[in-house]
Order: sequence, then C-alpha cells, then structure tokens
Amino acid sequence: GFGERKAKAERMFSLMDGFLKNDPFSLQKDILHHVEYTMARSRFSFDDYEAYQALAHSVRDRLIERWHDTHIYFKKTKSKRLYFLSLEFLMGRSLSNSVINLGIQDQYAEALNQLGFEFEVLAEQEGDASLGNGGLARFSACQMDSLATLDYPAWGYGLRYEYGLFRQIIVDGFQHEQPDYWLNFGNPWEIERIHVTYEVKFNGTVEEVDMNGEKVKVWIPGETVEAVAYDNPIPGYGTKNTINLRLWAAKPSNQFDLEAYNTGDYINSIVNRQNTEAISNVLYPDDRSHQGKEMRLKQQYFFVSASLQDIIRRFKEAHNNFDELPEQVALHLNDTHPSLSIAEIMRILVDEEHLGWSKAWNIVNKIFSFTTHTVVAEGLEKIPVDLLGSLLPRHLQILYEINSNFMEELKKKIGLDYNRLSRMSIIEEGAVKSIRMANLSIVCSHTVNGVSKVHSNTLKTKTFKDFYELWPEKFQYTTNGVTQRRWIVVSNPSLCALLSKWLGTEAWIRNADLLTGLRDHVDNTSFRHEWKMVKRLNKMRLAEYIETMSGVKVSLDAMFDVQVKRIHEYKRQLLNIFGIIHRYDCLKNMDKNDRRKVVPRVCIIGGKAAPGYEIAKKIIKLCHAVAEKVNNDADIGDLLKLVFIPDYNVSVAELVIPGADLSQHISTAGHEASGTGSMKFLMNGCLLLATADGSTVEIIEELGSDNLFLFGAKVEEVAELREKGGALKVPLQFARVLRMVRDGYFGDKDYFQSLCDTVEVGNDFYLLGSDFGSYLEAQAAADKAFVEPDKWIKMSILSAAASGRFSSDRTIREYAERTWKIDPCQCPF
Ligand code: Z2T
Repeated sequence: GFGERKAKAERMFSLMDGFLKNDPFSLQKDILHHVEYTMARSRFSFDDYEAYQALAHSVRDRLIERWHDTHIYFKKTKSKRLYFLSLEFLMGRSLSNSVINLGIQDQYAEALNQLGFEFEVLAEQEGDASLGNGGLARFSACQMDSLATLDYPAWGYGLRYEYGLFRQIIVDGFQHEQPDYWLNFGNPWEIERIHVTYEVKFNGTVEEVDMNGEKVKVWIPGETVEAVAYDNPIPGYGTKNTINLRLWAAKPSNQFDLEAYNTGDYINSIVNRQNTEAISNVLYPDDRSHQGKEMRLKQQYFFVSASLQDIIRRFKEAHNNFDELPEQVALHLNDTHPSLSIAEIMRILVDEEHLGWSKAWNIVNKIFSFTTHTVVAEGLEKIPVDLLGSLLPRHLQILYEINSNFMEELKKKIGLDYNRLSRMSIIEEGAVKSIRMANLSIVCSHTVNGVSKVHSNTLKTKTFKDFYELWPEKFQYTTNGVTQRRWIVVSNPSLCALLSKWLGTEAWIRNADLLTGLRDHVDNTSFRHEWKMVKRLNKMRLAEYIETMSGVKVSLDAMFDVQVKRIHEYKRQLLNIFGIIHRYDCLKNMDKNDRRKVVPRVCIIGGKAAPGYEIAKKIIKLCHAVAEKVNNDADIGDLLKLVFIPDYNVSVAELVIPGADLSQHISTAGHEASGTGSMKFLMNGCLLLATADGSTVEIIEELGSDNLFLFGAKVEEVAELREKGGALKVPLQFARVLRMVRDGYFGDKDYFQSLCDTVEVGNDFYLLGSDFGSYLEAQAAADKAFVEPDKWIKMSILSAAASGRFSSDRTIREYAERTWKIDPCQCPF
C-alpha cells in the first residue's frame, strides 16, 4: 500500500544521505572508492589510466544525480520536448567538459593533487568519441551542449557505432585507415539501459486484412533486431540541467526464427544472428554520399524505429490523445539521414494506432523541422525504390501515398506543369527509381532550415527553388554556431582566465555576446601584452605536439597558419598547397638580403579523406611530398615549414585551434554551406584568411572586412567564371606551380598527374587558377600585418570580440523560439 511505499522511500532517502559532496576530500574518497571497487585495483597501486577511469566514474556519478532530477522535473512540468535526431555526433572527450560544466573543476584539481596526480595529465588518457564525420556531427555536439545549458527540455537520439570514424595513419605520405574500436577500454560516460529495448523489424510482406469490415494494411516483417539504449548525460553549464543523448546499439533479438530451429540448424542460425548485430557496427566514413548502400539504409531505419518507439511510449505515458502530439513533441531532422521518421510515424499512427490517414497526416505535418547542410543538388540523398521496397515494404507504400497526395495538391496549385511536377516529386523516375529524401523532408516539415544566410539564398534560388516558390514561409535560416564552453573554456584555459579577468566576469561563458566588451580594451597595452602571452603559450603547446608527431622543429616567432577540416576539392586544400609551393619557389629565387625581410611561416594542414575519395587522398600525398622537400631544404630553414597533422579529430582541434595565428577557410564561394571551424578560430583570437562563403559572410558583418584577409570570387561571380572555361585568366605563377608538380619536382610524377588535371585550365571546376592571384595578395597582406605586432594583436582581439554571435547558444535560442517553439525548463537545485 501507499504507507509501505512511503516508508520505503523515506528509508532509501536517509540511506543515500542527500547528494554526493563536492569538496576535495569527498572527491578523493569517491575516486579511491572507484579505484578499488569499480576498477578492482589496489588503492595503493594504480596507474594514470586507472586513475582516469576512477576519476571519470566519480564524475559520472555526479552526472547521473543531475540527469535523474532533470528528467523527473521535465516529466512533472509536462513541457514540450525537442527530439534532436542525428545519425552523427562528434562528442570528442567528456572529462574536462563535464567537470567544467558541473562547476567542480577546481575541487577536482585539488583532490587529484593531493592524491599525487594532475588533472590535465589524466584528461589526456581519454580517447575521443568520434561518432561522426565532420562539421555536421560536431555541430550536433555543440547544439547538445547549448540545449543543456539553456535549460531546454531536449533529447538527442543517435547510433552507438562500435567503430567510430576511422583513425588516419600516414605511411610514406599516403593515408591509411585504421579501425577506431573506441569501446575497447570501456566507456564510463555511457549508461547501458538493458531494459530499455525495442524490437526493430525488417523485410517481409504487406497484407490486407479485414478489420471490422474495413480493409487495412498489415506489415508482416521477416526479421527482428533488438535496439538497446545507451544514455550519455549532457550537463549544462551554470545549471543543474543534464539532458540525455540516447544512442542505440543493435543486439540480436530473443525471438528466434522458428523455421531455422525446426530444421535443426541451431549453429547456423546463431551465426546468422551476428549479422543483425552488425547494424550499429560502423559509421560510414564518407561525409557526403552513401547512396544505395543497404547497410546504411538499415542503420537509418534501425535508428528511426527505436527512437520513435521510445518517443511515442514516453508521450503515451503522459497523454492519451494524439491530437496533443504537436504541442508536446518537436522532431528535428538533422539533414535527411533520419527522414525515414516521417514514414515510420505515419505507419505507427495509421497502422498501429488506427488514427486514419488524414488525421495522422494533420498531426505529422506539424511536428517535423528539417535542417539541410548541403548546397549542391547532386549531393542530396536518394534511396533506390527497390532497396527500400524489399527492406521496408510498408514504408514504401506510405511514401507513395504521401507523394501521390502531394502531387494532387501541387497540380491544383501549379497546373499540369509536368517538368516541375517531376522535379518536385518525392519519387525520382529514371534508370534507378529512387526516393528523394530532401523532397520528402521538405514536403513533410513545417520548417526547412539553411545553416547560413548565403546557404539559405542558394536553397531558395537554386537547390529548392521549386519548393521555395510553393512554400516561401517554410524556408528559414539559422546560422550555425559553436559552444564557447568547449572551444574556449575547455580547450584554451589561459585565454579563458584572461577573458574573465578583463571582462570582469565569467558571465560570457553563458552569454557570449559579452565578448564585445573586449573592444573596450584593445588600446590597453598591458591587456595586449597578456593577450600575446596567451597566444605564445598556446603556440608552445602546439609546437611541442608537432615535434612529437612529425619530428619537425618549428619556430615560435613564425606565423602559425592552419587549415584543418575534411579534405575536399571544394575546400581547396590544393590552393593552400599551391600557395606554399609558390612561397617556396619565391624563397629559392630570392637573394640573402631579401630573405631577411620574409615573415617565417609554419603551414599546418590536417584532415581526413573519405577512404574512396582518390583525389582527396592525392592531396594528402602532395602535402607530404612538398613538406618533405621544403622542410629538408637547408636554404630555407625556419622561413617555411609545412606540417601535416595526422588523425585530425576533436581533441586534436582543441590543441591546434588555440595555437593558430592565421586560419584558412578558402572554399570556392557558394560551396561551404556554413563552416564552423572558422568560428572556433575566431573565438580563439585567430585571424581568418577566407573567401566570402558560408558563415564567413556573416563573420564579416560582425568583424568588418578590415580585420580579416578576404579574397576570391564572390558567390554571384562563380557561375560566370565557370562559363568562361578555357578562356579564364589564370596567373603565370599558377601555371608555374602546376608545371613543377607535373614535372616531378616533388617526386611521384605519374601519381600527381590526375590531381593536376583537376585544376588545369578549362577543367578547373573549383576555380583555383582564377582565385590564385587574389589568394596570393591576401597572403601578402597577412605577412604585412604580422610584422606590425600591435596591429596584429588588435585584429586578434577584435576577432574574439566579434565571435559572440557565433555561439551555438544563439543558434539554439533561435531554433527554440522560431522553429521548435519550446521553452526553457530549469530544474531547481
Ligand atoms: C557535413 O559535415 C556537412 C555537410 C554535409 O552535407 C555532410 C557533412 Cl558530414 C550532407 C557540413 C557542411 O559542409 C558545413 O558547411 C557545415 O558547417 C556543417 O555541415 C554544419 O552545418
């Protein structure tokens, strides 16, 4: 009875003795407790790795407390929830971030000191969680941090890949991929929920059955896989709120294929079950296309089905009428990867909840929002109808029905314009009939978000022009952002202290707009001196790392010039390398006196190439070939170094970004949807050398074009330049550099020919040749500014001061208010 339960609860509470304590002594006790009982090591002998694990477990306990309270509170207040659906999250490391967001960094540092350990050393023990490819995935992670910090009642959903993004190793200048089995040593940041499981079904057939005189469709699936939840607590900063990132792993179902058993083939049916577990095995490493891959489709549906079952179950616990769904639930599609959600929720409402098609549709078209991260139509995701039909036969029918309703509605509005109708159709006819996932997402979402102003304009005028003309009000943009907690507080502690000192407050950690306050101090010489010292310290950390990774010694007086991001032709790492070759060539042809005036440079390039992307791999090889030549040329010395940083990931970024003087964001205008790396550099007082593409256009609005080095064709000019083709003007220097590579100046002559072909006059789609002249001018301007340290430091300070608008807190607030219509819900302490 009630009395009994109450007595039990009271007793439990008195046993738990309230919350865990955070004074250094209690922290030490907890760490030692985990050494002995979680790690099962003697408390008198444990190494750094075991100390890290024990430390992590003590942090985990504190996260769990807040996680529980937050979710009880969300439930109690019945506030509308956001479900952020993404197939990729690049979380990186969790230790420092958690301790900082929990607000117990100093206490932990002291506790560890007394035990004879150093926090920073133990933090280095942690491996990255790399469950994503690049910008899109790191942006998801930044958004989770902001959602928690701003107290939004949000959940993230994703997949728990056993192998994250491959590790890049370089052998003889070539990229090789190694598996990232990141769970090898256990993962203290996740909580396995063995009882939170759902069955996910595949294949089979659809049958029509008679239900109370009505014909209804029933899916008779052929295969069942079980999804198990793994919860990853995401703590907010300066709040008790700790939200959840729920990742699904596949386990073979307990339901057996009875046929197999009856035929007596026990061993084989066990072995076959291993294939079902494979669904969550590995992240696809191509950052743009996985078209027509069966396993990818399985992953998508597995993820979608488990997440929606979980979401609907939670909804039904508190509500009994599906009409309330749009007031209670916002579903966000992070790109088209989770877009099967649309068909799945229709299937649940129509086939399982028997709502009837039009009632279900009226609910469904009010709950989805969609962010697209791509520019070019060719990059949009398509799923072959045959593949979908055999894996998910009922979903294919639903998609056809959605499409035929849409086509009917469209005909009423635009008439029988068959070209336009076929362009807008969710189904693409042609050699391979397929589902256009972007069209599906646009038709079924109330809002279509671009990730920057220019990106949004491209969507409206090109990529989704037809849809924009039909539904202009659906199209919005919300410029991306990054979290200053990770990209300043965690990764640049000395800058963090300096900012708080001069701004007189730590409030900028929750309100990045306050960074504009730095403008008041640019003329203060002691501020500028301290600023310079911070940069120098970070350059020192980076230089040490470079020396251990590559053996190259670099001078701290040189300008550290960085380009780190995925390798892509459109991002134009090749333009950077050609610029470096040109610089080298100039140095070689200079007399000794002139050389003395040259600003020394350390060029740093890092990034992964998709394993099947040959040209990208050749760019990596060329970088190494040039580095080999330049770095070993005694003539050149410290005037020019080129370093390739292998295995670029979140934790490497945390080290590299604070140490950069200059960073390059040099995509051909119109190709980078937003770009978020630039925002991280900006926050860290690094100057930008950039094209007017993606978010850079908005950075210029905040920073003024005098405080960065801008070059290259503008978005509006690109099409015309391309049309010129062979008649394009290309500077002589470009032709010369190209010749050097073709002639084998850096070795591997044959290997580099096809790479050179991609930028040959007439074939130079990304316009390296036509932008080369203004690129060199921008580089010269950077050199000139660098020799005036006062000017440079001012620009550096102004960069950080302009970065507030690019906090993901601003991004999330815009989404919450405009798109998701959710309110903050702060759990009381
Ligand atoms: C990705 O990281 C991005 C776009 C993609 O298109 C796929 C991946 Cl994996 C499908 C990037 C954009 O290239 C970048 O401009 C943007 O800042 C980022 O997504 C986040 O929106």
